[in-house]
Amino acid sequence: MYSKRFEKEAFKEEVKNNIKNLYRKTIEEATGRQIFQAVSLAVKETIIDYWLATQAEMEKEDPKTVYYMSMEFLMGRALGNNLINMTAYKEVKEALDEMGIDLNAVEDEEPDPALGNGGLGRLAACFLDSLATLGYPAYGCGIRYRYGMFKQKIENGYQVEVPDNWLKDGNPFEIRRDEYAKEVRFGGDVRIEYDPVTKRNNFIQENYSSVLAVPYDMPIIGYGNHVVNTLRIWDAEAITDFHLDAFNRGDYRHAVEQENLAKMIVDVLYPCDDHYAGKELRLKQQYFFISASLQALLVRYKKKHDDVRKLHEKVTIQMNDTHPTLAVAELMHLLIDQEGLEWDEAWDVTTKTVAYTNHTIMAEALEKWPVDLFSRLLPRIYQIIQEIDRRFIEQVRFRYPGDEGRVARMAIIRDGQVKMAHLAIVAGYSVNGVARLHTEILKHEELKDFYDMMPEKFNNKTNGITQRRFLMHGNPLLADWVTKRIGDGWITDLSQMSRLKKYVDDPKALAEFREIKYQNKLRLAEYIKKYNGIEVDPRSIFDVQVKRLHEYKRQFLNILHVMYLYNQIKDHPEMYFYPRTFIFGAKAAAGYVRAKETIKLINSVADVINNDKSINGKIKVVFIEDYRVSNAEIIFAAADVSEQISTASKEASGTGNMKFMLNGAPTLGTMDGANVEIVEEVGIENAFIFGLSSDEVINFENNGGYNPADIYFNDWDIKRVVDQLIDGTYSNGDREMYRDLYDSLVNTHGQERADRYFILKDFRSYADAQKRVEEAYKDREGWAKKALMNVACCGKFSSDRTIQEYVDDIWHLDHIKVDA
Ligand code: F58
Repeated sequence: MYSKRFEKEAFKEEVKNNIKNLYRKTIEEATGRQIFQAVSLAVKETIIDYWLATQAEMEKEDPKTVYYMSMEFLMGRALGNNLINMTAYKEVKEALDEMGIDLNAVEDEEPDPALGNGGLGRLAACFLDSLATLGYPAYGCGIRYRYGMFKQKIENGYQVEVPDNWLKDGNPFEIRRDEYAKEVRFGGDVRIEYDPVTKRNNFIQENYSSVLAVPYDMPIIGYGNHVVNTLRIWDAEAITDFHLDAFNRGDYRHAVEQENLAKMIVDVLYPCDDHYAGKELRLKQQYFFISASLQALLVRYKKKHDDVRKLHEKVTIQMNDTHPTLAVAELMHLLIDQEGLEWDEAWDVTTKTVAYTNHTIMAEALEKWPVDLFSRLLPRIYQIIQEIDRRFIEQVRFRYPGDEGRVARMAIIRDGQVKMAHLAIVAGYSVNGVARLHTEILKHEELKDFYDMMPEKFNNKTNGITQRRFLMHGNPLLADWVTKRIGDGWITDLSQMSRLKKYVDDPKALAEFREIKYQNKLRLAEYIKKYNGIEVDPRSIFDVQVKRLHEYKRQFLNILHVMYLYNQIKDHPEMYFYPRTFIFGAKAAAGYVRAKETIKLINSVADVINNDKSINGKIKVVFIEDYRVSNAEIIFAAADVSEQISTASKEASGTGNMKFMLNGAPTLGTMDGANVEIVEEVGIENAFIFGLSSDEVINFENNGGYNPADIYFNDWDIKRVVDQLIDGTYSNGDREMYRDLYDSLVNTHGQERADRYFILKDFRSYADAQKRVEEAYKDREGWAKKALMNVACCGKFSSDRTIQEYVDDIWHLDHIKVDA
């Protein structure tokens, strides 16, 4: 038990009281939402004590702390996870049972805070969980978007985006911290004023607009150790409410502008994960949360220390992709203009404090801001970046005399653009990729010039996931079984899973393990029946691809293969075929036309195949609406096959792949991202690998691509499915509906090569791998062994391991210990 105050009777009393005081109701009268609020507040009571204790410990010990800066934290629901980490889940479940309340139903009342797009945002959430669990002091710093990731509805097969008003009923776990509010300034001009006393130029921003950044803190609970860290997300309010000076001076227009700025700035999470949105508002969001976070960080540091030149001894700042890279220039600004440091001193501190993680090599995702927009919005910050660039270019010229090509490639400001990745690398003391292959590609391809010049900065940190959410909470049956077999050490040390290896030859253990997967498939089948109205056979192979929809992730390859199987079954009804359920879940960026066409295609194929009685249900296709953290947990637990089929070299790491592995689903995938390391851990015989290697892909790309026509005209099965995109088979006779998808495979459009993602090139090898899956699945015990081996070998992929590596190699944090 985490706390004495969590005793059952006291807890029950508290829940009752909360319902009475908040809603003037009895339990019987309260709605589900109200019960959720009341239970959460009762849980929060206990959390607060440990939160205070952790803060007190940090006050006393003054440990080195990491500030994890991220535009996204895809936290998922908090209640269940908090109970798990407080080791109080079972007790609370019992207590609520006695009150006639079902904890699962209460959990389902919680809106799923979706302050992130996909992998990058979820990684940040897993990292916070691991930091607290390992007892490292950490702040997550981000934005409290009023609307998170849109909710996805499927209407007539098309994706429709619906606003996610997640804060509608209030968030019971957060605490507003007015006392830490900060002003953030935009626009205006910079006046330079010579100060004869200090003999320095002062840079004074004038005629700016500003907003008030108000932090909300959310507790991040370590597993079983009483450590509670903080996720601090910033809301924006009009500064006019605060100062009233604009109104007082009668500057009504300016006041209204500031009001609007505040409303807009935290309004919505940009839902693109295909390209950076070169939108002014996005840059405003970035500066907003970075400036507020750094101001707060400095105040906190200065409470205990008077020399900001030593900031890096107590603080490290990790930039989650380039989105927080303004931290480099903002820190310089604060150190120089506010703290009075000289340029060289400020640069020394900054470059010992900030570190950068890269999550992609996709050129269209690299942030580049137009100089005019940037300098207008952030005039002082722009000056500072110009000076960083000027000094950096001097160094490049010194190091590589006469190599102006290199200067042009490496400059931070070039061709009217500010290149954020270059700024992050130049200033960061560490640059890391997120899987071994990805880091190698960064070093030897994308960031080669930088690696040549500063190899010591580059390092790899293969991603990981938290087993607390994705096994303990998401798959309690398997979690309990693992604990029964090997004890509960795996909860905080996933490498202990290797002790399960001894059960791969134990028929009783295998039978139990199989039964658990079956129960989880039943749970998912019920979910699908409830939300999709489709009956699926829990004995069929559950073949699952869930992740953001992107061309490089190749959901298109998957559905083309389903179309190919369907043709085979229709042609040869007598042929042996193991029943399969192909499950998809994916949101597409609202403006990403081809991704949305792919969703429509999947749903159209589902319609045709699911309603074709002649195939006796041998194939079912399901598109799960609104894929998000909460249903992901159910989906991973039930999967037989994990589809990780990106074009090799394109997926930086992937983390879904690890969640499937943890839940006993072998990988069907390319040698891309962390798949490479998964195969290394589990053995190639326990995975299904196909397709071009990353070297082959890169080679084709550097030599003008390949010619898909060679495949299209020579492989008649392939030609047939490709042609079915435009012969009306899946579009009620409409030949135009999927013309663009068809064209993307076989026709070159302007700059864009045909089949840019090597779908036809990899098709045969994918189909062969799928055939191997079917063969392997027929041997039920053999399959269970493979699946169990995946669980047994997943130890490396805990975010606890990843975080320990960040601490050892990059952050060098101190531990904290909180006594009960
Ligand atoms: C993902 N990136 C990578 N970006 O694609 C994935 O391979 C990796 O496992 C994961 O990061 C964690 O390292 C990703 O999710 C985004 O969502 C960005 C949002 C903002 C615009 C650009 C993409």
